[in-house]
Amino acid sequence: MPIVNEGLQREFEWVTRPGEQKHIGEALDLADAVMQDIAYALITGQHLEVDRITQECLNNGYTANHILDHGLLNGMAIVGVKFRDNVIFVPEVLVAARAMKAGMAHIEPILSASGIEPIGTVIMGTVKGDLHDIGKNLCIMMLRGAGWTVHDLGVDTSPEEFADAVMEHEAQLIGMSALLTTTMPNMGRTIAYFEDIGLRDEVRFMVGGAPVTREFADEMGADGYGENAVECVETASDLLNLIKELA
Ligand code: B12
Repeated sequence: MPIVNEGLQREFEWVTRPGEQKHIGEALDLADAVMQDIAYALITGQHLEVDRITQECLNNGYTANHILDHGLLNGMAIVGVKFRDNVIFVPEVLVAARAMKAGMAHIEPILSASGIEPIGTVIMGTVKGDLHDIGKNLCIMMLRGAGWTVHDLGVDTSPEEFADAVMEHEAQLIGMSALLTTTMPNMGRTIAYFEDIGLRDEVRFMVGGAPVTREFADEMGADGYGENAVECVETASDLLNLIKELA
């Protein structure tokens, strides 16, 4: 449907690159009026509004996935463009991130509540020097929802912390996230650290984050790559199957 929220229409006008206009425009076409309200409230950092509308939508039968895809992530996409183009700065992004978290607080328990036996253990963390955690947290929600036990090391995670966690929790997988081109090499450094301490064969690595590509993942010697949270779950289960086949 066309954009009916006037505020969101004005926000969308900041998206001027043709590729992004098409991509975000197509995503917004799938957002009804109330999803547009969530996106607008998120962009403008109204966390109480995001909290209220998300709860209302869940009460009215919208699925958690629908609200995430068509409301929250549409808002975050426009925040990303405005930040990059210097229309907004770190404080505004932090306020939008707080609004994203207000929505995710309702969605997380639903995506995580599968009630099935854990299928495996993953250690997740954002690599050293990097403080971005929204995408990693989404991956964690989806993994938990798919039945994985996930230990979250948070942000700014050193290779030593990854190694300690693998030993403590006997995890089969590590998922590393990086959002900065300057911290991406810390993924490769973490894998190299595992080689140095003789732990590389004990665990499989999957990597992701907006600047990370499959080619970069291959180059650094990662075992798997995922472009989004759904692919993160698929990659985790592919890697677990591989581990079982080789056992
Ligand atoms: C929110 C945000 C912030 C917030 C972070 C809040 C938080 N708690 O995370 C704050 C304001 C703190 C911030 C700070 C900075 N940021 Co910032 N930030 C962003 C922004 C706008 C959105 C990121 C986001 O949350 N996206 C939404 C999530 C859902 O997407 P995602 O993270 O990509 O995750 C998905 C996939 O990548 C994948 N995935 C993610 N992790 C993993 C892991 C695995 C294993 C797998 C399989 C998949 C996977 O699945 C996720 C879900 O689908 C981006 C712009 C953008 N559009 O990416 C800039 C951006 C990443 N930031 C940028 C910069 C420059 C900075 C700062 C250096 C700014 C500054 N001058 O201080 C600092 C760095 C701080 C630090 N040391 O980390 C640049 C990076 C540029 C570059 N080339 O490196 C970006 C791209 C903005 C830009 N275009 O300039 N930022």
